[in-house]
Amino acid sequence: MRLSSCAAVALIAISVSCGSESGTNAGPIVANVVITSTRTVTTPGTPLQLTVSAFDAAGTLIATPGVFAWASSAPSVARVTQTGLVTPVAPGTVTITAALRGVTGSISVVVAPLTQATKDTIFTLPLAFSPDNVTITAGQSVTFLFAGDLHNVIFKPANPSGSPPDIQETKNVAVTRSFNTKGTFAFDCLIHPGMSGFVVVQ
Ligand SMILES: [Cu+2]
Repeated sequence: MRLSSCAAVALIAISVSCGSESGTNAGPIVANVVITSTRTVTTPGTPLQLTVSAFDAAGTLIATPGVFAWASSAPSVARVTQTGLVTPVAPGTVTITAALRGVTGSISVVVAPLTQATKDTIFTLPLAFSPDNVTITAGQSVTFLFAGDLHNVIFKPANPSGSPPDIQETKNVAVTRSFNTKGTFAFDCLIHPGMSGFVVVQ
């Protein structure tokens, strides 16, 4: 008698939790889940807010999609909250996913190292280096943080000798270059005309 009433309570608890879960996630049929971000490269200590959208089979945005389940492929590299806030932990690459009614979207996030040798960081925006110039001391290095668009960093032939190696077309990585010779080293992204910058080495 005591056992069976216990079982009945357990059954009710399960059906209530099932009911509330399907209530939260009921909604239009999802065909595609897309995660976007203004940046996909970050460093430990700098959180990243991701945005997620769901689309139906016709490609129409679903206005009230329901609750997404977020996950990180490598919590030792970066964790993600159930609101899509990424907390970088250690250098590496991680895949962040958001799932809704059996459909999963993903985005790759690079956690770049914070190194004392790096004096400054140049970010690649869709069409610009930011900042487009930095001043360092000979022997220091600059990290180029490549986001989700393809760019390259090609040092101008007219530069004084001592330019570091070019960085060929890449994305979603951090590449560090050391500058050991004094001078002004100008560079271009040859993919995007007008996307240029320079490093002054004192
Ligand atoms: Cu570019």
